[in-house]
Amino acid sequence: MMNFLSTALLFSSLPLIHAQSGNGVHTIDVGEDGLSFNPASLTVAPGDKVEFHFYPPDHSVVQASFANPCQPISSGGFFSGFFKTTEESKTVFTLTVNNTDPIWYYCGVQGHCQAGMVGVINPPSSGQDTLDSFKSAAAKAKDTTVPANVFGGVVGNASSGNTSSTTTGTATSTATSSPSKTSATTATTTNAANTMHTAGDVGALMLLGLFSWLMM
Ligand SMILES: [Cu+2]
Repeated sequence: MMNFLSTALLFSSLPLIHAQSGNGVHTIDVGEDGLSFNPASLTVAPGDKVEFHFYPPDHSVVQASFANPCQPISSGGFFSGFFKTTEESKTVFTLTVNNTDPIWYYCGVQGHCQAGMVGVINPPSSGQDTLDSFKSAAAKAKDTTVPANVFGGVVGNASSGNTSSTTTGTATSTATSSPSKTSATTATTTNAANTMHTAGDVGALMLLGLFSWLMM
């Protein structure tokens, strides 16, 4: 009887554990709705990951400084490389954000930055450095350059159970502006992942229960 009770107790606590899985992974869609990033402004916690998902026909993402919108930042930064694709790219560019410093970025395809294809991660909460002023400066930039090589992030598969914006309080506000299509897909993926987890857990718990019964 005790075994049954403790097993039931363990099982009932599982949803709490699994609610934590996938924390800290955010998605930015690149070029899904024309020459834009969505969300173009995103606040994340240090240690969180940001996945750039690329849409046709050809885009990239490069870190800039606030002062020079369509040029690579002079030290550090990142460049995803160009994603030429006819459908949503199978691979994504994943950035790990280590602190809360603003990360200004743009698309390195000629003309895209000037057309407003820019964004920011962790925008300053006050002051003159806003996404709007970055975008205005980008519109006046003479040309667009990119680094010679991909660096500063990882090109690979998207994480499963991607819960882009449901995880932290700060990210929730940007989630509201995401297209409902994206949110629906995200929710489905998460649920599927959780279901799979739970199925595995049930098997593990049955073994655990059997083991403790044998020990008595
Ligand atoms: Cu672009």
